[in-house]
Amino acid sequence: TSGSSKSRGALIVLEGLDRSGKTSQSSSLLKYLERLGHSAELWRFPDRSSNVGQMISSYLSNKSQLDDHTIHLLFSANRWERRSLMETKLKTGTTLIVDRYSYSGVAFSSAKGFGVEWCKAPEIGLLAPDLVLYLDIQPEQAAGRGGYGSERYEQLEFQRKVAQCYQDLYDASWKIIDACQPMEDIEKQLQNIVLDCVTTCQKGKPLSNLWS
Ligand code: FDM
Repeated sequence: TSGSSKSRGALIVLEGLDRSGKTSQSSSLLKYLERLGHSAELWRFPDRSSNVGQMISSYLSNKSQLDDHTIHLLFSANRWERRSLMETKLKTGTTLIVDRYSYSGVAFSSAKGFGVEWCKAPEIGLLAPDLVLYLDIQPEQAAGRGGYGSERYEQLEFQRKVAQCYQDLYDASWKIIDACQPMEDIEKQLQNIVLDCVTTCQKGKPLSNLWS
């Protein structure tokens, strides 16, 4: 029941191409859950605050070069270094809204030509999300929104490959949201899906690990 100290939080992941609206929708979801009185936090990967995160950040802003395998494993390590805190938060009842997770890891690296199985391997044993929300937008439309910055992956040609790789990762459990609807419509859809998931987790759905 709500308010029970034993009920756990939900692990909710937002995925999508750059400029799909993940970041705005994540903050909007956080406010929504807080308004309802839920304990919730907004997380994002890469988490640039750690030492590993700073290496990733410097790579993304083209200030350093790294071998493609190496950066893939750093992204994964950046999730591993948060795994135990993530589990503690969830078990003590905090819902986590996470802007990008292992699916970004696999989609962006397999877009470079790595095999999906190789990309997934270092993610095995991380916590599995209770919900994956995919903000669906065509790469051309995302590019048309402007604001592709100067970061390494923010190029139409590469985003097209990433879109394809995301499609190869979808399964029936993902909620695919049309990211080109008016913002308020997207918000409403996400709120309903998320509330449902939070309730299911409160009722005792067990936590599980990737990659299943
Ligand atoms: N990215 C993100 C990856 O390549 N692998 C990962 O595991 C993650 C989490 O990093 F282009 C890419 C996706 C994006 C870039 O993401 C930084 P943000 O959301 O723009 O910070």
